[in-house]
Amino acid sequence: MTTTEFGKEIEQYHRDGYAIFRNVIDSSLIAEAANHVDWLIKKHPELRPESLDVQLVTHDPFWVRLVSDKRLLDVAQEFIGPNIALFASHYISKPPFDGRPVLWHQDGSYWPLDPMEVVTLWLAVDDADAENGCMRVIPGTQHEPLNEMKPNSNVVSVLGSQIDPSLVNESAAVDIVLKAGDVSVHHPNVIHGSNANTSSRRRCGLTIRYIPTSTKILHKGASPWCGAFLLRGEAVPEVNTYNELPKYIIGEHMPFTGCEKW
Ligand SMILES: O=C(O)CCC(=O)C(=O)O
Repeated sequence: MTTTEFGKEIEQYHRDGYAIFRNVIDSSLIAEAANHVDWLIKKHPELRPESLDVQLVTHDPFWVRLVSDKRLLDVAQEFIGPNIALFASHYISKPPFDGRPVLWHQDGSYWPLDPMEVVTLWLAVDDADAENGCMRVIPGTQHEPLNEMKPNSNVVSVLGSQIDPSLVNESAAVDIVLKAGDVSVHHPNVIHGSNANTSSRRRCGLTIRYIPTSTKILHKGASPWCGAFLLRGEAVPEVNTYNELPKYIIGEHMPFTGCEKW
């Protein structure tokens, strides 16, 4: 691991299970990410904007360019070391007035990873606060074991499932208030979620799940976890297979700065 300019943030992550990194991505790349979300929503009218999900990444050069950004990988490296792969990525874009909540959960309970060494970076594409349904975390719960997530069809939500509510001390929750371009980082065991967006502002964040290349993605049957890319350093032989970087095709993909080199 690198020796760190991020000492305070790393300390917070180990204490609370999350940390906040300010001003990681500049406004012009954030504007491209915001256009990307609009472009994806137009291209996939069948999907809810909160569900621009893993399977779309594989053939999308801008998406891969964004998650490969050196500034994001430098943050990820602080947590998982220098050999980094993308496991999954997902825009959760909550539209104004009817953006769906994300019920309390632990990410690791959903993931076929061995070992569960993984870190999530949540890149704010829009400003996010309590009004428009920012992420909420219960500090310290990264020390809890992973629990089974149970379906909940009583509430319309992004995941459709949640942790047993008796394990959630909601009064201890903190709002992760971010400006566009900030990044929050969270642990796979930490209990977190977010409220519905009833405000007049969109709330979009990009979740990016990075693994060290020593973590194996266990595929079972027709796996939706097909979006792995080697992004930095070396692969460990026979652990995972990685996708080729997608080539930019005019008319098929969203144009972006530097797309001609893809
Ligand atoms: O974007 C949200 O509201 C929730 C994000 C989340 O649950 C995650 O990144 O694991």
